[in-house]
Amino acid sequence: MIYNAKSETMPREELLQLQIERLQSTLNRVYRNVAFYRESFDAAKIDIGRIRSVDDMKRLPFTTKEDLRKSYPYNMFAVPLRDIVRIHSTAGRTGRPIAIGYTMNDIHHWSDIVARVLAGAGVTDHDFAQIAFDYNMFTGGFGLHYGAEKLGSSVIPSSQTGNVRQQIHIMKDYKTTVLLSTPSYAFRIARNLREMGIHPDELNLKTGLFGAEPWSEAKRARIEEELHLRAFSIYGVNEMMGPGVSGECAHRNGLHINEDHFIVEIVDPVTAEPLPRGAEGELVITTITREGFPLIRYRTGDLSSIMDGPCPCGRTTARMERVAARADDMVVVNGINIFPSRMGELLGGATGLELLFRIVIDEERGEDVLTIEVEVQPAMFDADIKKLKSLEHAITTAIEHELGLVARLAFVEKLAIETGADGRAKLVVDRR
Ligand code: DLL
Repeated sequence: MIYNAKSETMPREELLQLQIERLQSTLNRVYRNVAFYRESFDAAKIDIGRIRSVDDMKRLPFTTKEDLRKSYPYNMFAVPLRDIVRIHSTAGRTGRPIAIGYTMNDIHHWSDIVARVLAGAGVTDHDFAQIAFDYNMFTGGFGLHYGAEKLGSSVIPSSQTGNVRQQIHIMKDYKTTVLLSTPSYAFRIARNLREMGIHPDELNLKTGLFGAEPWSEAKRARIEEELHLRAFSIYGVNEMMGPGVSGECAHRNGLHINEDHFIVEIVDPVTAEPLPRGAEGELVITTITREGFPLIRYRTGDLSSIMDGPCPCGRTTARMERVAARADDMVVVNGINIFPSRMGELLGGATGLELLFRIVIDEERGEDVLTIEVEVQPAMFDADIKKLKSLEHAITTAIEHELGLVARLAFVEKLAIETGADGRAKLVVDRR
């Protein structure tokens, strides 16, 4: 179902016109009300009156996470604090957090775009939607909650709790039809179901909406198999309100972007030069309806590409390719860009196994040397040397074919993977 047909099926020319009008009023508002933007536009000698097309936007300076941290807590807010009705924040595992403010209009818009994304995945007012995202300063729980309520679903705010069995009891007792969570939490639910001896058919799940972290097609297939539901990706970023930026429709060929609220661009992650539509690069988003916390050309750090052209679902909005990697995870080896998440997919594809691995880069005589350390789990190989050899061959050949790089393989008994300051596993060790 298309929740907001007027916005989601608007003819392209009309949408572009609406975007530019909304952009102009946003630029006026931030120039008037946010010192950061006034100073950065003045420094770049930008006359906002002359930004008359989406193409002109390329002249505007970017906004980065660091800019938002420096403005903590309220310096980026574009309205008086009495007009703010909600504050969320990013966790701030590294450095200062970021505070995100919403006016009542922002909350209405946010609920509307989340309702669209849910409806796009087939959720209706007949559904029982269990929201297993945190309800706290993070935007996941509350954002999805308001959207699901607006759609008319029966919302079960179970939150992401450590007590997964309790989550499953709720799911069973209330006959939950839609699960919303991170993909990794969906795996935890699946594992606990197995341990509890509950067959997924004993549940009523039919749809899952997953997001807040990158996940692969292979993971999608496994979640669908283990939970007996159809899985959809929902994308969002706290600084961009939260969930609701984009989501998959029934065709699951890219995520429809709510372009009447966000203008998306793709830039080269290294040089920040704009890239043509269709090329892969870093996703840059400008908000065009937000009152509390408008952001101009915000660098998300996510790698994606934009797909134009009609979708059989009838929506006219552009779609973004699934985010498979983050720009800041990229390492360059002998001039070739490598992303740990892509490497994981490549290894999985080549071997059919879910391997624990680490990418190690050394320098020998001016050349970069790539080594993939793979943990050998005894159950996988029965210490059979022939099996290890064929595994090594499969991996190095796949890397050579896909990336054009010669890689060494090192089997290790136990991989001690460290956690970075941001709380994520450090899958790259760069010794150059
Ligand atoms: O994760 C907001 C959200 C909540 C999205 C619930 C979806 C559902 P942050 O904590 O700021 O906000 O994390 C945003 O997570 O830059 C991506 O790297 C990643 N991400 C979010 N959704 C997806 C997705 C929320 N569907 C960061 N696929 C983003 C891949 C995703 N990555």
